[in-house]
Amino acid sequence: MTRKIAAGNWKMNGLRASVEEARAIASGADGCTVVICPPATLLVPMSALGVALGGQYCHASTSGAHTGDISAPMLADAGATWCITGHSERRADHGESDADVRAQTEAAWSVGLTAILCLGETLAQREAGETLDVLRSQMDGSLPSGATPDNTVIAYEPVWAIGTGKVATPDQVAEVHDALRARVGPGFSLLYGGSVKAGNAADLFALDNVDGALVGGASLAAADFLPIVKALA
Ligand code: G2H
Repeated sequence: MTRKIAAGNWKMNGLRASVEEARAIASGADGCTVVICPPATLLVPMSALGVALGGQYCHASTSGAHTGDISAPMLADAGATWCITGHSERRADHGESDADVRAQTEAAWSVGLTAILCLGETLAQREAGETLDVLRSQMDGSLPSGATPDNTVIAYEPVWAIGTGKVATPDQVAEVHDALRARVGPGFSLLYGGSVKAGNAADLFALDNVDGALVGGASLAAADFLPIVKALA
């Protein structure tokens, strides 16, 4: 039995006033696992809301001279129980390699955080017919061998669908998720991410190997996110 998970990736959005929005999400979160990954500054203010919290990234080291970074123990100490690793915005903006993502995922596990490990192809890679090869290579390089359904969730996020309003078609998502399922086996939750909204969530969740979503823009407001949660529950 795979866990049904609706995870909100708030990215670099949210001030302390946004805690009230998270409270509204928490109060309506029902029937599936709901995770909010706010900016790290909001983990402590959100820690009493009764909703699972996640970091958006963690450094591979537990502490040290890494200005501006955050470690997995810090996230756990602030109330997180989950952590996104390998998001394409981190891979692109911060040059994170598969090896970095693998080490970060292991760091997340080391303090009991469940990793939401992100994978996805660019538009050029899709148009070149390389999608499944790219994902296979990202899995080989970034998924540590100790992955289990308890410590890891896989999120397929085609880069060309992120924040663009262009959601992958159900056929495109099914092809990738079926391949991921064949690779990891039963039990692992497989999330889709990339312009998920209330209007397209039900069609995505109807697919056999889609166990939830990693939602960006539509997770910032309860009015947008809760209908997605409801479509999954
Ligand atoms: C993909 C997703 C959340 P959005 O990055 O991880 O964002 O739903 O805004 O495309």
